Amino acid sequence: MIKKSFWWVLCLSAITVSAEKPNILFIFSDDHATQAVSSYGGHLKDVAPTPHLDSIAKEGMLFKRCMVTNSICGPSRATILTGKYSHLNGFMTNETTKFDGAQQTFPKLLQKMGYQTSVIGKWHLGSEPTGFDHWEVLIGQGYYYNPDFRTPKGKERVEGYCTEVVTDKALNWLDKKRDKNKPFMLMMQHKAPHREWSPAPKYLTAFDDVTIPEPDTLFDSYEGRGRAAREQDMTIHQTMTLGKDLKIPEYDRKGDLARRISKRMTPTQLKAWNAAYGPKNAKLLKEKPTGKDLVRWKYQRYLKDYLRCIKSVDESVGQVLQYLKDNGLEENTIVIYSSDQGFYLGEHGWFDKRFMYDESYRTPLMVKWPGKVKPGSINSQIVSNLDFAQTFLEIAGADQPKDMQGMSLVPILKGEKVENWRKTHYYHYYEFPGWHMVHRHEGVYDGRYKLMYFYDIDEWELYDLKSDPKEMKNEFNNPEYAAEVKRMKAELAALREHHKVPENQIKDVSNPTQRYISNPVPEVIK
Ligand code: SGN
Ligand code: CA
Repeated sequence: MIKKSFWWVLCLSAITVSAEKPNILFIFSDDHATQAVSSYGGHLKDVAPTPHLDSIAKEGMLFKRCMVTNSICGPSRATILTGKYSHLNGFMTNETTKFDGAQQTFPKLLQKMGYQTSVIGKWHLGSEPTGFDHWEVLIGQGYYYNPDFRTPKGKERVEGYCTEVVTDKALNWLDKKRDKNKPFMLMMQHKAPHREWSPAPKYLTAFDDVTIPEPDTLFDSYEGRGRAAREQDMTIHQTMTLGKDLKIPEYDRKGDLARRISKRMTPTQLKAWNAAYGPKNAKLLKEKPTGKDLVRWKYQRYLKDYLRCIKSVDESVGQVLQYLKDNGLEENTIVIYSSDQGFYLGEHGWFDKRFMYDESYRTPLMVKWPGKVKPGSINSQIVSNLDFAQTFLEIAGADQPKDMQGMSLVPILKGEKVENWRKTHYYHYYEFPGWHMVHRHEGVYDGRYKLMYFYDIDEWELYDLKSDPKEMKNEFNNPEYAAEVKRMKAELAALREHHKVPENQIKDVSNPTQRYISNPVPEVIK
């Protein structure tokens, strides 16, 4: 008898917990720029294939200024998990070998609140996930075709296209594997649309008949800016390869395309791939464009493949939203969509990220929370991936640890007027020398002005985003901006102190290793 009533108490409390606490579905992609989300309204809004993503914004809130702490994969993920800047969570560059999984993270704190936690997809933090009841993560960067996963049981290769495989695994966990008596927090983390932008077989010919609009700065000459913008290694013109990146086997000089794609594919996948790219490649090899025409061709191929990848991400979002609807979970599940950082889609002639310039510093953030977030709301306050952990904790009713450095977005989501919201945001990128050769820098942004300091080459930049939203003119030495420079420098110093940033260790980089410089000479079609 005692046993029976005890059982009932247990059941009832489980039901109460799940009824009270909302589920959290965090959908994350890799390198998805806001320019490629239609509801952000950029120059690609008519071609960005994002109806399901846009539905999150339509039914929830779109954040126009979600700024990352450090625009690179592993560091962004570490910030999200810990609610701390890179210098405090220890994961400062992608080259950092292992995230210290023993430290405090929001999934661990959610577990204490009775949540079931799960991460499926890209992880990229070196160490094994901690704080998750369930995890199936891609190994390293992961592969687009027939990806390998690491799970607590070991390694597993799954046939299929990565975005679809991750979605299936997420749906399977939601439907069959989780404990339905507990609220859940699921992180569904896609590899797409990361470089080399390989599309799903069914979308290989999407956008074939479309001309993608070019950004105004595709042929940027970097005049009016400093060494950092000139010395990077991430232009479409020079760095982007015709072989691996743009999928022309005749130019696959290092065998990357074969290694990453064709050798991993099943015969059926390879047949679809060759049928799609073969004729398009043949046309290019015959026409032999050069100079600006070749850059324009590269841009089109790059953007089409990128958008094809987005098509699958969007479809994945549609599938999980439908699952929530069909299973009575829609009302009590908060859906968040974001990416580890933004990306250059030809702006300044670039791909990749890392810089504090707008396209890679800003990341998409859309949140749907039925009954709490007013549908169709748009927020322009400065928020950050630094805020995600505390937001999730407040949603779960947990305390926000004092050592986390962000602010919970819950009041903003509920439409409350928030006094004392941050007016400025601190940024710091550390990976140099390294991939794409972006000099280390830190900076401060206040919604209008952006001050950046490339400390290992001792160069400052100031942009006035009101008069110069595309960041083409460094005003640092313009006497008319002397007051702004002074104010922003003081703010940078204040933020460094507030966030406990150690003194920069300025290293001599006058002769950086050449090991990372990928392709100093542009390829020509022969
Ligand atoms: C790979 C890419 C780089 C990219 C980094 C980091 N090269 O090394 O272009 O900047 O990942 O990306 S590739 O030839 O392997 O595609 S991140 O999203 O993981 O930070
Ligand atoms: Ca990334």
